[in-house]
Amino acid sequence: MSLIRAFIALEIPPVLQNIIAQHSAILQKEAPHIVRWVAPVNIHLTLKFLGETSAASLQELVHALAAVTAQQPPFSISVGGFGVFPNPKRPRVLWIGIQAPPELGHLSHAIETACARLGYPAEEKPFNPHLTLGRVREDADQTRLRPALQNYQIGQLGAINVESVTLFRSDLRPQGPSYTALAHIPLAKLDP
Ligand code: 2AM
Repeated sequence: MSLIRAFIALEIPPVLQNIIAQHSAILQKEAPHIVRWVAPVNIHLTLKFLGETSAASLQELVHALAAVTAQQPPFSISVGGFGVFPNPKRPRVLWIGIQAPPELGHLSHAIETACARLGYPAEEKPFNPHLTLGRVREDADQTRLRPALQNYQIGQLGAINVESVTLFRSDLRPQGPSYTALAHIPLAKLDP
């Protein structure tokens, strides 16, 4: 049986992708080979990483997700701020921040619960929403990276109007992952 590497995420509007691409390009000049940069078109807000799963399980999951998202009216998230995980002394992940209303936490929790019911392993870490800009290479010379990052600031960039969640397929390739939307699962319709 062939397996599909999959995850659930919120998509970023193209206008924000373009703005993020500009920041990514500036940072890349400072630390080109130290970081594996996420292609701006691939930047998303991950809600749940599913790993390798069968097509049949994914179909079941889409039904379960539809039941969850039907309970959640659309909401808006602000995007802005720049930071690193786990800490500035030893950055591993470079990210752009988000400022979200409680609805995002509720949606994440409901998706996590639905996934757990279908047997997907629970997330060990608390939900910490962010947009990953790049991942520092294991063998990176951190002394070159730290000064480039410590003074870099990103202000408010815009908003994501969340009207659906997306189930993505991820294909790992030598030149970087390729993400394909398998399903767009709409949030509840607002009353006209
Ligand atoms: P992140 O960028 O928010 O860290 C698709 O691979 C997405 O799933 C990644 O962008 C990553 O989100 C998230 N993810 C979470 N756990 C993962 C794992 N163990 N392996 C790969 N991706 C993971």
